[in-house]
Amino acid sequence: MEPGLATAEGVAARFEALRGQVERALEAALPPESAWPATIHRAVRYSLFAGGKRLRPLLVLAAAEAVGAGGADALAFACAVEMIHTYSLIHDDLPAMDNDDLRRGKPTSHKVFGEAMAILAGDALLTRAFHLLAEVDEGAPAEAVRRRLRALALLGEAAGTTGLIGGQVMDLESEGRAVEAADLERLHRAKTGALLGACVMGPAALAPAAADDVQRLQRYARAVGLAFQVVDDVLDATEEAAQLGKTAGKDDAAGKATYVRVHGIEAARALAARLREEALTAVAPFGPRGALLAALARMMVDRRA
Ligand code: GRG
Repeated sequence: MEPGLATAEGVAARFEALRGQVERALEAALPPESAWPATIHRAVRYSLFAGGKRLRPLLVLAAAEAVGAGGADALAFACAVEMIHTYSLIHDDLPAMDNDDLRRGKPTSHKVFGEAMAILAGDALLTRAFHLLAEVDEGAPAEAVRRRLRALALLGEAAGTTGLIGGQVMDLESEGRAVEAADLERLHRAKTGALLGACVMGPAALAPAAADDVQRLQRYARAVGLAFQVVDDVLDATEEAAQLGKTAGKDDAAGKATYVRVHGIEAARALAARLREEALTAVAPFGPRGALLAALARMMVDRRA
């Protein structure tokens, strides 16, 4: 194992370093606040740099390390995913959707910039994500361009109507209704799991990874994708807003379909722990190259925010 990853402090320092890379790349990927038209660039930056955990970019970089995907491609993919994630949060908070006042510990985009500008900030982030991935170096080998396109298509599918958007539709339609366990799993896998899955499978497309490694990553992605949302449901029911940086107890108040509502808190916690073990088993064969993925699976399940 890389010596730095043998201890919890070493892993934390490595994630800090990777987070720094992501921050700098995101900074460079967006026009400055002063660029015309300034309002939209202020709104985009307000949400993107509001203090998110950067879990998705870290997953991308961890998966890239496991399969040996190239640094610049993986970093661009990591930025694109974080932009799409932030767009989804801005739109999710709108009055027409979850109508939330607090996100990442700050007033939501529409509270600060108004609804129209918040919609546009989300649109701008979604657009910039695919724009960024389409920016390949002049003279890049055809094979490298093909791999990038494969990763881009995978991300488009995850963000689309059978992934993130589909899950959000199901979520809105399930409000105040009794939801079967199987439908709840489908909802969570689409709304949250699809984008997390793309974080793991994008680097596999960029590398490209061997068939065995693809299977390992798929198994890992399925496990952490569901585990993350199950834990989110538990935290919404058990933690305070100050801890979460967003309104707490909202799911229950809105009559949302959650694992806590359908299965109860203890069963939800037990499921998350089983999924964490499943994820760890899946990436064990990577050995030291999978150390960051393993650490992220633990962080995603054991987190408090
Ligand atoms: C509007 C198309 C559209 C989709 C919205 C992502 C989503 C779908 C809704 C967000 C509601 C929500 C709380 C989902 C739970 C999972 C989730 C995405 C939590 C937030 O992710 P974190 O904890 O947030 O990684 P940070 O702020 O740390 O990036």
